[in-house]
Amino acid sequence: MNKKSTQDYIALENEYNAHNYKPLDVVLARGEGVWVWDVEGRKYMDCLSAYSAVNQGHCHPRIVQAMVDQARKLALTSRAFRNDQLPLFAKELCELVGYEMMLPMNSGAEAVETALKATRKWGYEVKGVADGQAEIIACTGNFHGRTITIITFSPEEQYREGFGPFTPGFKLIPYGDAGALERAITPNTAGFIFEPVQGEGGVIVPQAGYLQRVRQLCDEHNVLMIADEIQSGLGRTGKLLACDHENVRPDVVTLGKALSGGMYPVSAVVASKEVLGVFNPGDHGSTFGGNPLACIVAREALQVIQDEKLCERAAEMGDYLLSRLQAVDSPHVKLVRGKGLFVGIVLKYEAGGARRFCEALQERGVLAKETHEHVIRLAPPLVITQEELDWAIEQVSDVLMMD
Ligand code: IF1
Repeated sequence: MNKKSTQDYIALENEYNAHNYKPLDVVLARGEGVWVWDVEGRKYMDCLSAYSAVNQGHCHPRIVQAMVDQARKLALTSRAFRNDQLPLFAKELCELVGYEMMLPMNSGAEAVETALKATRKWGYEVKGVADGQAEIIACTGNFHGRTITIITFSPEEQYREGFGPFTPGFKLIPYGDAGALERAITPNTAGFIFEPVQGEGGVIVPQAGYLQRVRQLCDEHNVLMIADEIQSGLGRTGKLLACDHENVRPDVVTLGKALSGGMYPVSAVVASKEVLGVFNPGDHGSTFGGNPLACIVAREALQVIQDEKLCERAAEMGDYLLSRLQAVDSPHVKLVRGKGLFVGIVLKYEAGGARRFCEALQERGVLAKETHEHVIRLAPPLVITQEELDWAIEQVSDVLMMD
């Protein structure tokens, strides 16, 4: 027997894998619901949920079953041929979120790219913007993915440095500032892309009324309102879409992550026929997008969200988590904010960064990840019980009391 240890795996990864991450030194081997186990057999509560991809919990038995059954039947046809799952996935997703059409891709970044392409083409063909002039507006603090076009409008210098030249046609304005949007719109503006709650930005919830004001401005100026709900969508904030909190219906919505319950990379863009109708055969696509395995996994993942009332659970457990954390009297905490089970503990500058708190949490069996250096992000799977949440709150409170 030469069973590998945590250190063996870390050494192998450091040797052979590009160093594009600096993960916590925990090597996970198994997951079930809100719990994961490392290669030494230690158990942790996952309070990151793979950035909200495992809203349904790790290895949800229904999603696993659907995936295994389909894997035995048919996994991939490419879109050169049709398959018997895509039509059902398309109908169920559109009906659930209330849009006319969808376009399936794999990663979140691909869904965002798809939304940007649709928006530009809509700008030329429907709005009548002069060829090559379409503009898209994005926000400071955004995170929409890692492709060269998407990092063009990343506010994070590190994400851009060394990767230019970039894609023209994008503008950045302050997040949460409807006045700035109004001033930035020109006759060439085709779309405005934003996150209804910013994840990477540090779990930033815009002021009440912001989304409604954005909706009005986009209507007035014939600009597509593009909500990136890849992280905020599918129950995380306590509603199916975070935009539902303000009863706002964007023109275009990107979905990913929890669309598969973390089982497989599945993303999609949903919109009207006017918008997605701009794509003609050959305009856009992907080898794996809409494959039968992805589609059945996504169908089951969506069904689980509905059957287990995960939006309602996230709202209820999220309110509880937020109020319990806000009651913690820690010298390190500046404020606690969030919506649903998407919570950020903002530390004071003097606290010395969130990383050391995440490492202390790891020792106590809670896995969380810092964002923006000073924010501890808590986003457990939405299937979490109150008892489990109480245990996590106890660990977090203790850690916030250390020197
Ligand atoms: C990484 C952040 C979270 C996203 C929104 C699109 C994408 C993401 C709103 C792209 C992806 C991830 C990717 C992950 C870290 C993570 C993240 F801190 F970087 F910002 F969640 F908060 N739109 N978010 O949040 O989706 O192509 O990755 O499937 O390691 O880069 P993807």
